[in-house]
Amino acid sequence: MKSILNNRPALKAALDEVAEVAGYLWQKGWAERNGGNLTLNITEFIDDEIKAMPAISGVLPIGVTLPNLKGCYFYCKGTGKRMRDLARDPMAAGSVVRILDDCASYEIIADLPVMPTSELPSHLSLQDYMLGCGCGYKATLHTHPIELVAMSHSKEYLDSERLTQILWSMIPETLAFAPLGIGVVPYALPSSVELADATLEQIKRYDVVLWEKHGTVAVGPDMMEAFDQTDVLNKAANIFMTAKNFGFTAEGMTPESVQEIRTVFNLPTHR
Ligand code: 2HA
Ligand code: ZN
Repeated sequence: MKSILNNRPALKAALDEVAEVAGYLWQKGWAERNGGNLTLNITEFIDDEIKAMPAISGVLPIGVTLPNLKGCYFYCKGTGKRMRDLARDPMAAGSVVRILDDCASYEIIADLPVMPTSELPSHLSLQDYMLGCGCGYKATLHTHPIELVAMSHSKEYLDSERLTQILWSMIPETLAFAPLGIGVVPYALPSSVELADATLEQIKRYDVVLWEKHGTVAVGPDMMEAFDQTDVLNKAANIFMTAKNFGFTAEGMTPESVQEIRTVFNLPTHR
């Protein structure tokens, strides 16, 4: 079949990695039915032939104006599509979109007119921020990690600083690989501008954002890193939960031990 991935090994490799992550999300039970969504900035792989490709959709509004995205290209999971299907065939469960010059609309160019994720305004707002800050990040990932979502059902853990300290203290690697911690966004309607705005504010400070009673959003230089950050934090939540299941509350590493890790490994405190 004719595909934008044909004879473009670098683009194919980037989407193979997205597909690999989608498989992990399904295996972990974090992606029931069409749950979760993702985008990847693929502008670096765009050649003249792709630039000349005609739209296969009408002009569609993003819902927000994002000045840094002018002329950028993104792979987006399709709305209503399953991660487990994306794992087998990313171009059947998602599509490539081109952001138009008004920075407020886009068109689909390949392979099929699959409509992008319902959380597109949120994902593209993050992409706009990541381009603007020059951090080189290309991937956004929203998923439903079970233990973190469970913790977000208790007021006790709905405080970013408190939740971060608990998770960091579960196992040394959590701080090492998620040194900015996890930010909490109070419940808001999925796909809403309110949720998108709150997520953007939190991702400026934290590695991963937890949407109350819903899921997480992570960003990264590539999709595997966005997945790893979510996985590391959810692993800590799983250890906390496992201790509860044993009938006790995990003691946690002491604040001094946590601080020692930050000092010895010279971990960043901001992006
Ligand atoms: O894509 O997870 O939040 C389905 C969702 C929306
Ligand atoms: Zn969701």
